[in-house]
Parts: sequence; structure tokens; C-alpha cells
Amino acid sequence: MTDFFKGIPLIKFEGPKSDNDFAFRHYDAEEVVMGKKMKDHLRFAAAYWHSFAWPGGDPFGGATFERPWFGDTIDAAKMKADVAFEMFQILGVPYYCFHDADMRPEGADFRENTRNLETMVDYLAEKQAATGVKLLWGTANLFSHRRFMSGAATNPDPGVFAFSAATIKTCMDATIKLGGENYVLWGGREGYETLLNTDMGRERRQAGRMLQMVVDYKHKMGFKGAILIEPKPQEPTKHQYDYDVATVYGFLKEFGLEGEVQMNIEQGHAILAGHSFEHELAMARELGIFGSIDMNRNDYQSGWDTDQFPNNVPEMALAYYEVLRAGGFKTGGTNFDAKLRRQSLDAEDLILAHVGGMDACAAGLKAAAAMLDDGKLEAARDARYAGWDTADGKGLLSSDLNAITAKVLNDQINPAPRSGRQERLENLVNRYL
Ligand code: XUL
Ligand code: CO
Repeated sequence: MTDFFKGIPLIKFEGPKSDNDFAFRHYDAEEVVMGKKMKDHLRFAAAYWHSFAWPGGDPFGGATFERPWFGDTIDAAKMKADVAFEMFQILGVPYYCFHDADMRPEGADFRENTRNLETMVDYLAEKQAATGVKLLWGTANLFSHRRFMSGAATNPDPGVFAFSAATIKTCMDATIKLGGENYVLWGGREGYETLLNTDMGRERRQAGRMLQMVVDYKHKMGFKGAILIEPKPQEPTKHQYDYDVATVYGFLKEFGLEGEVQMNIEQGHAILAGHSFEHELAMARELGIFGSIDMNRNDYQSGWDTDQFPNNVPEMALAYYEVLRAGGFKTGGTNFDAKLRRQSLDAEDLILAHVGGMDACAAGLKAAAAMLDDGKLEAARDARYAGWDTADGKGLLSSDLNAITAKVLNDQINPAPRSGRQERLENLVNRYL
């Protein structure tokens, strides 16, 4: 036991009337919603990087957090793991996620990185066995170290491609050894700053080849989890190749990998791409590539990726509505890719941020389930498209322009516009919140 969270109790469900900051009002892990326990719907995961590796810097100042585990030694990394697992247990989150660089000390080269990673994987395996906390996904940090400044798979230097491929292999090995349920690829610096120095065709082909190698390795190793790509439109590079779900789908089609890879969709990334979160979720569902979510929120004024803890229940209800319509999570889950504000120094800030986020997700999930249970939204949508279920409607799609023109003349088709009833539906949604 460390004393980092000293005095903070295990967080329990106390119901909406509770006055206790250190309690859930909506998240009751065992409560059954639409035939499934809430914990199995939401599959919460805490992110190692924001909560335990990020020091609180911004472009104007350095670290504000002075955590006792900061330092590039194995002992420090073990203390970090001890504290992380204490937090997972206090919150009752069943899963966590990591990048290699979050949980192992940075080595001088690939060999030392791998040795450090393996040491920490053994330690994390012990912690998982002792606590029952599981790994939702692992990933490689191929964007922080300066060697990756011009990309990883898309780098103009083949040496960086090789270093990246080898690092991905070790991170997939770590994920498999820890029983991870998915492996994530976020294209950290897979994009470009200026076309003046960029061969876009080459870079995209390199990324396609790397992804194929990842898929091949997954099958070679018999890994049953999902390979997930996390789209993001900008930041760190000006033009990221994995802009949004639709762009990534085009990329997967181009390289013949659409049946092999699913999406990890992040709330803040969706907004940066000019979409809503629910748009990205619905798009992935329609394309058959929905996998998992990174839950957070951005500041709507600042225009960059602020990775705040989520707290907007009406928005989250619409997101979980799309998750439920996609059939819910299979290997995926709800990962809090969210960090404290840099003034939130205290251990209890870390706990309360997650408590609020988990509660908001639970409230959103319950509202989403109520919308589906009630069926009014589905009925209104079905009614709007009812014409397509008639013989005439179905026939159109297998017809051609000549035959359709003859039909329009013969049947005197002269459609009258009908209301989309948006406000009525928005009012209806508010009744479930
Ligand atoms: C960056 C981001 C990453 C990925 C994992 O914006 O979301 O933390 O989730 O690399
Ligand atoms: Co993310």
C-alpha cells in the first residue's frame, strides 16, 4: 500500500439523493439495464497516461504535479503501478489502458526499452492477478520521443519505420501477455505539417503496410482481441491521415483491411473533426467497424484537444444510444482518455474526476436505454422511411432511370414535403434525461 490516496474511501453507489462527494449517484455496477449489468455495458477503463504519467505542463509552464513516482527508474515505475492499481480499486473500474511509455522507464535504445517493458509487464501481471483488474487495451507511444517527430510508420527515414514496427511488436506481446482485450493504434504523428517536404503517397502506403503487418502478427500470435484504430483530425500534426471514421474506412478499404480493424472513437477527436460524437459512432456502426470509445470532452471554445473529464449527460445519452444501437461493446469499453486540469493537484481530484465521469456515463446509459425501451424515437424514424418498405419503394432501388421516369409520369408522382419534426424529437429526448 502507498499512502497517496490515504483517507479516501472505496467509492460505493449511494443513489441520487446522496450528499457524499465520494459516492456514485447513478453508477450501480450490479444494476441491470436492458438485460445486462451496468458494469458489463460500460466496461470502464482508466488511462495510465493522463492520470499517472502526465506532469501537468502546458505551453507556458512545466510540471505542476509533483508525484512521488516521477523518475525514469524501475522502482519509480513500480510505485506508479502500485498507485494506479490503488486508484482502479478505489473506483471499482474493471479495466485500464496503457502506452508502453506510460508504464516503463524510457531506455537509451530499443533493447533497453524492451527490457524495461518486460520487467514492468511481469509486475503488472502480478497486480492484475492480485486485484482482478484487467487490461482493456495496450498501445505503443510512437509520438512523444523526438525520434518520432516526423512520424512513425509514415516517417521519411526507414530506420524510424523499423524502430516503430519493432516497438509495436513488443507492445502487442505485452498486451497479449497481460490478457488485453484489444490493441490500439492511434496515428500520433502519422500526418504532415507541409506538402513542401512530404510525399503523401509514400507515407500512406507505408502506413498501410505497417497496418497489414500488425494484422498478420495478430493472427500469427492467435490474438483474439480487436485491432482498433483511433481517428483524430489534427494535433499533433496539422494534417493527420486518420482524420475521422469515414476517412479511416476509406484507408482500410484501400489496403483490404476493412474486415480486420475496428474503430476506437474518442469524443474530443470527433468534435475536432467537425462532427458530433454520435455521428462518428453511428458511422462506425453503419460501416460495421464499431469497437470501443475514449470518453472525454474538449473545451468548446479553445479548439484543441483539452481531454477533460466528461460531464455533459445529454450529449453522453446520445452517444450511448448509438453504442446500444450498435449492439453494445464486445471487446471494447469506455476508456477515460481524460486528464485533470493542471491546478487540480490533489489525490482526491483524481478520484472525483473519475467519479463524476463514471456517474455521467451511467446517467447517459440509463437515458439511452430508456429511449430504446420506449421505442418512440425508433417508431418516429421508421415512420419517416415507411415509404421505402412498400413494394413501390423497394422496387425503385432495383430499377433504372428510364423505368423510373416512366413510372413518375404514369403514376403522376408529385411528392409533397413532410416535416422532419426535429424539435418534437429533441423535446422527446429531454424527457428521458
Ligand atoms: C491522443 C489520444 C491518445 C490515444 C492513445 O489524442 O487520444 O491518448 O488514445 O494513443
Ligand atoms: Co484517445
